[in-house]
Amino acid sequence: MKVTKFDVVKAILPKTNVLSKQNVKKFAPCNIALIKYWGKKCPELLLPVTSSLSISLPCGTNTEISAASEDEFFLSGKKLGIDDPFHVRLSQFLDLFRTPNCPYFRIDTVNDLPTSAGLATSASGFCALVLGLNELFDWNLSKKNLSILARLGSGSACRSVEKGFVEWHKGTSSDGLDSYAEKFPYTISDLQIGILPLSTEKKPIDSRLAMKYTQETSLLYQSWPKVVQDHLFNIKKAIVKNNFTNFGTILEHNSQTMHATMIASSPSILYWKKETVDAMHRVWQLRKNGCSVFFSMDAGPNLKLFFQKKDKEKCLSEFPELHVLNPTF
Ligand code: 2P0
Repeated sequence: MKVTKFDVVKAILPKTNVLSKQNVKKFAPCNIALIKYWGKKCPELLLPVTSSLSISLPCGTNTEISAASEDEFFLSGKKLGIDDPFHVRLSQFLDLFRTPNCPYFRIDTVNDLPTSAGLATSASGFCALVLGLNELFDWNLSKKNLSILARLGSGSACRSVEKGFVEWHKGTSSDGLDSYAEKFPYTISDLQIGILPLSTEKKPIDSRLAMKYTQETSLLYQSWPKVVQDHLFNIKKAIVKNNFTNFGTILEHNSQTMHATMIASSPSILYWKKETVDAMHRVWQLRKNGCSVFFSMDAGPNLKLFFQKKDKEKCLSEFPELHVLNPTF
C-alpha cells in the first residue's frame, strides 16, 4: 500500500499529542542550493531523485503560531484569503497536525529578506512552521525528524533546519524516513554570498511544476542523477579542503547543468531573462580579470554570487545593487 504523509506523521509524532503552549515564535533560515534538488521519485512524500547540498543564509522567516477558533494566516501582517494558493497549501499541510484540542491555527509569517532579493521563502516558511509546531505541542523531536516533517511541506524546507552547509540525503526507504537533511560541518573561509536582483517579472512557471515537466519531457534528465552524484562528491571534497575555486567551479557547473536540463524540456523551461544572461557574461569577465566570483541560479531570473571577502569590493563595483550576506556557520 502507498505510504501517505499521514502515515509518516503518525510514525514520527509522540503518541500523546496535546497542546502545551498557546503561542510560539520560531525562525528558520532561507537556504540556497549549491548542488540542486530537481526532480522527485515520490511526489506524495516529496522524496527527491538525488541528494543535494545547500548553504543557509542569515535571513529567513519568522513565524508565530497559536491555537485558534478558525484558520487565519497572515503574511507580513496582511491576512490571506481562503482562495489564496498559499492559504490552500498551508491549510493542507496543517491538516497533518490538527488535534481535537487544536483544530485550527493562527499563523503570522514575516520574511526578513533583503527587499527585492527574489529569494524563495517556501523553504524557510515551512521549516519555521514545523519548528513552531514542535514547541506548540511539545513534541521534542530530533533535528532529523523535524527535517523530515519540513520536507512534507516543501522538499527544500528540510535543509533549513541547520545553519551553514547542509546535505539532504535522498534516502532509499519508501516511507522517506531516511530522507532528511543534516549539517555538513565544514566551512569555506571568508565566504560571502551576493544576491543579485535582476528582474521582478513573475516567473513563467512555479518550480514544482517545472520539476515535473523536466522529468517527464527532457531527454537530458537521464544524465542528471549521475551529474549530481559527481558534483556532490567533488564539492564536499572542495569544502573539506577549503578550496574556494573548486567549490565555485562546481556550484556554477551544477546550476548551469540543471538549467540546461530544464531548457531541454518540451516546451522549454527558461527562467533566464536578458538581464540574467548579461550578468552571467559580466561574472565571467570579472573572473577573467582576476576576481574569483561564481554564480548560481534557481527557479527565477536572479543570480546568487559566491566570492570571498577579498573580492567583495570588486564585485560591488561591478554590481552596486548586490545584497551581500555573510553566511553563519
Ligand atoms: C533547490 N529548487 O535545490 C532547487 C533548485 C529550485 C531550484 O528546491 O515541490 O519549493 O516543494 O519540493 O523545494 C524549489 O523547489 O519544491 C527547489 P517542492 P521546492 O533548492
